Amino acid sequence: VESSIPEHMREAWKKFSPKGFTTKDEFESEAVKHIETTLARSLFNCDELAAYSGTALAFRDRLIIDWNKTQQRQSFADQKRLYYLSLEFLMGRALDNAMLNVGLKNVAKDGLADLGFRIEDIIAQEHDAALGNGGLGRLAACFLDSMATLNYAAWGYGLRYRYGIFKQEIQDGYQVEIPDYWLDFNPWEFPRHDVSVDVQFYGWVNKYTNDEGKQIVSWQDGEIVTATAYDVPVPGYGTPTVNNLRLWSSKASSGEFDFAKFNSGEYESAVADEQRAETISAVLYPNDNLERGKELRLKQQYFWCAASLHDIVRRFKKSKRKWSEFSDQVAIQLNDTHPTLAIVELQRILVDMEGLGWDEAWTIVTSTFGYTNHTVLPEALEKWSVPLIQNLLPRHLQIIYEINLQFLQSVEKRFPKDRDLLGRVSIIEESQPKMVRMAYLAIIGSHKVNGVAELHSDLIKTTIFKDFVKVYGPDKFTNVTNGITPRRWLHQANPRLSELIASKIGSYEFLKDLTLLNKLEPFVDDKEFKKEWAEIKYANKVRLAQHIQTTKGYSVNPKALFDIQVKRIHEYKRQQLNIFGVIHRYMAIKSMSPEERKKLVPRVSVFGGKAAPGYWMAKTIIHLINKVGEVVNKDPDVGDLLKVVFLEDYNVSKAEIIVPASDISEHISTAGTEASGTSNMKFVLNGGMIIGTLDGANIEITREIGEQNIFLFGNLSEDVEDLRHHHFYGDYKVNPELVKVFDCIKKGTFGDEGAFGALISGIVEHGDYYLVSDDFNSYCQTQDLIDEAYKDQDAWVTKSITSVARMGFFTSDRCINEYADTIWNIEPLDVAEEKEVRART
Ligand code: Z15
Repeated sequence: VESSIPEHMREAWKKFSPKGFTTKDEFESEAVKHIETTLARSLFNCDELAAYSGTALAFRDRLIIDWNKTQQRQSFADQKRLYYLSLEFLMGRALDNAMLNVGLKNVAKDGLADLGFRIEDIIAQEHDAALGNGGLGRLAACFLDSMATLNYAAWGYGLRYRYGIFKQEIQDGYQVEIPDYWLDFNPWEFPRHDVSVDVQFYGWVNKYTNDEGKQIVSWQDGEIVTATAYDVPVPGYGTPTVNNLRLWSSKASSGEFDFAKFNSGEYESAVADEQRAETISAVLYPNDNLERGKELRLKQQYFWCAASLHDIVRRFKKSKRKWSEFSDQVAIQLNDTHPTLAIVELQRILVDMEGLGWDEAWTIVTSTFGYTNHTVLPEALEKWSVPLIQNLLPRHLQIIYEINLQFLQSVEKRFPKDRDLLGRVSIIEESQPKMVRMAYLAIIGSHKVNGVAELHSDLIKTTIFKDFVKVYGPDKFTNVTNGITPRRWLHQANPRLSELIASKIGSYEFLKDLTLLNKLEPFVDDKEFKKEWAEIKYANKVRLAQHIQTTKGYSVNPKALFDIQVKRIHEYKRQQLNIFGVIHRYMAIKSMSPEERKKLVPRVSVFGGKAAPGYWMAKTIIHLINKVGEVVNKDPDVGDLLKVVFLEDYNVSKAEIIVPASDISEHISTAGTEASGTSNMKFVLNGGMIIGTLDGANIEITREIGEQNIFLFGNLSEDVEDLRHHHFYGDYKVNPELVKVFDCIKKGTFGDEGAFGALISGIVEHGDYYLVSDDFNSYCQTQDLIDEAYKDQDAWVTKSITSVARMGFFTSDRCINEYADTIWNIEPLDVAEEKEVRART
């Protein structure tokens, strides 16, 4: 391509193409230029927001240079690429991350100081990119970070929601949802109006034989919506690689938008058509681990899958390769079942549009896709009703039926005597109405299926997918334990700890090879080091205490034990167990003599997390936490011994303040319900201890850091089924200590007792599905052990350092390398040359 451009033109481009700043003065010059020209502001009206904007634009320019080069390099290298399809990318803020990744945060800090600003205040101006609910969306963001850092040619594909996850306020103890309109000023996205795909809905299928006797299938008379690409640069740490996250935005197609209507004065209905199209990418569904079967959600899924697949196929076709080479060039990973229609869409493209035979196409499809399962909770497993799909995507329904037919025929051949098996593995559930089981379709259309932690990957093989293990054998199913990026969750969130670690092990290399943390172990008895370690934790607690002071208006003692549970509010995550434990502690304090109270370890119980707007029980839990806080926090008998804090609007940027400040964090799901959990990793990496059940990645964390460094409690996953059975059919009694807690609530200690009735009756009368009562004793006893352990600060710090030293396994870099080796079959691009060029200039 390059040689087709005349020499003199190339020279001119080279001469003037921007190089990007490296010094403080250059940074200031770029930032001021943007403030005065791009933003049309001046020294006299440059507030912090303008300073943020100028800084962001200066760094954005730098990223774009590397981004363009990366994309050219990847096209030129012509290697296989990975496409990560996710309906959620919970990115958080970009500026701090960009500054650290290009190694110029200190330059910016000094430059901003010259201009009269503190860098922390400037960073805090940025609105979180909150295009996700919780763990699944944040995992996707960590994966993008690792893929760029490791120089993989990898793209993310998602939706550009106009509204991200709602903002949460607490009013009178209740959650109130505020819309999160975040696109007012977003310097991190680039509209690509030249990159668009027309996506079809509804219509009908016409099958006929053409003049050459060939079967033609055409899907016609549908409604067309246009997908426009918005690209977001994803920089790697300490590497010239900047990958691409492509988000699709919906608008009425220009062919569709009805000018005839407009001209004849039917403005309202013309505008209504336009709005209907824009609604598709308007809002993120705020459910975590729950599917509700709404048509608009299905529209979102197809819109995004179709746009992404056509984009990928278009790129492949430019290479002029044979179709049989498709899966040598393309790997697609499905983040949960949300993008399962991509399987059907690729089959449709190959068969209906490109004219391949069914079998040839299906071989390509199945060697292209991989599917990651993130949950075993039945209410989260996607099913779409057949009539709904029939209406919205008539051709896709036919293809799904054909996939199912062929699959069932192959099963029947191999297991001719097992009629029941066919019904159990069928993609179609024979209910009223019939339902399409998306997980089954995802399994059948993929070459690998993985769970996200060892226990979880075992569970899917023995429970929800066990029939498929029988059909395909065990090798189709594998485990890739989740990980987190140490760049954001250690270096960015906890710069002092990162610096201390670097000073001990000699460099910041551990940020790229987290196993190097094990070099800390020899220092566990180093007095000076331990002192600094403890000081950093304390400083982080002081910072959180300040945050609590400014947002809640009261003070907490940073010397107290900080006990933190922040995550989506869900019954299976058992925030109710935590708050019942807090009430139990409160009652104990009330019944003590002043002398006894003196021996107690003061504690601050911090909660945070959003409830899905329609999840009534989760909202009740939030309400109870807030009401308990109101009573406990002003009780003079209690004072500093116990404070209960509900932090509003938990999100990625708040997590960066909260996570480094914990002494103990809670990961207390009913065993077998939390697929992995990833905040558990974040907390331990920041020197916090864990109280947890033997669930998800807690099990592997325990194996790595050692049983003496974690506080485990509760029943095991293998016993859950029997316990539940016993609740219904045995002589089941609620734990007596828990009954006292319930009596305390029922007395009205925390206000209107009726408000919490359902929470109590769920346990006392309706079978205690999440085994709160069964685990209550063990939980409280373990909390007492924690108090004891915390009194020995020296031993506590030893545990803390030892744990961090053994956390190397939980980096998302390891995780991405495993996906690359065992599922995607891709290798990193060589950027050595690029690095050298850069070092020379
Ligand atoms: C979600 O956040 C997770 C699973 C889901 O199926 C959905 Cl819809 C949302 C979470 C898991 O609950 C959590 O255990 C896991 O760590 C995370 O995905 C990433 O794998």
